[in-house]
Amino acid sequence: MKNHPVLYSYRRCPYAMRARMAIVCSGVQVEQREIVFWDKPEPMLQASPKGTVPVLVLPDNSVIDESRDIMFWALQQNKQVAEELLPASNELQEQVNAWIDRNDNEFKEWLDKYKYADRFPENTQQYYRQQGESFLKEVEETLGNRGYLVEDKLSVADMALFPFIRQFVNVDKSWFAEADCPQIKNWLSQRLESPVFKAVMKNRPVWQEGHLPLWVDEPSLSTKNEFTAKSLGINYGK
Ligand SMILES: N[C@@H](CCC(=O)N[C@@H](CS)C(=O)NCC(=O)O)C(=O)O
Repeated sequence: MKNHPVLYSYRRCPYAMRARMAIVCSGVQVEQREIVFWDKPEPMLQASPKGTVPVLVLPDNSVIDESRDIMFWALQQNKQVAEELLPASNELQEQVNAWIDRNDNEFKEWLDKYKYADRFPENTQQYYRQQGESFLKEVEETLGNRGYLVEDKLSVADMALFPFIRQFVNVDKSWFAEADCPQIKNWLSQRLESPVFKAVMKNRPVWQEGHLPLWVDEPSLSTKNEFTAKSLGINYGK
């Protein structure tokens, strides 16, 4: 049994990004194990046979394998961070959940079809983009009213959604450059420039049995070589 939590993660997965960001905000020391989809580690599959990331295994071996639940778990570990980022009332909690539900169940489908349009030839890529755009329109209006999704300050909802909107935008950056959504542009660039996002997007080696722990937050490491060296217990020029 480990005495720290372990997160199985994949760098470019937006669900895993939101989980990692919440963990960084919480300040809790969690080991991050980078995986690849074509060779998922046995301990991850034993903990969560559904085989999706992120998966968090707690020291008592209980498992949290939904990104939203990992975010809430992480933020609740730190009272001050919970007060800042978690909804303060049931009504706000419902709003947060509604945004995450619509993102994960509705927008994500159009994002995947837009991104991989050649796999869904029954409609054009432009059609899929337009479906996603109607969700973006609502995000744009909401941000126009209060700057953030749920309150007039950053909350777990913004953190949960922006990795998906980032992916949507990255499918065709020239389209986004012309798109009439100044609020989203501003909100997204703030999130992308935030230290917490930068902290969770560093390149790491794929985890292997026997590696020394690499934490989700490793402020003193930046390159993949540095992460590899730490995982192997080698001093790498620092
Ligand atoms: N509802 C899950 C969805 C997680 C999910 O679908 N993750 C994708 C990666 S972005 C995955 O692990 N897919 C497994 C695979 O492709 O084998 C959550 O919120 O954690």
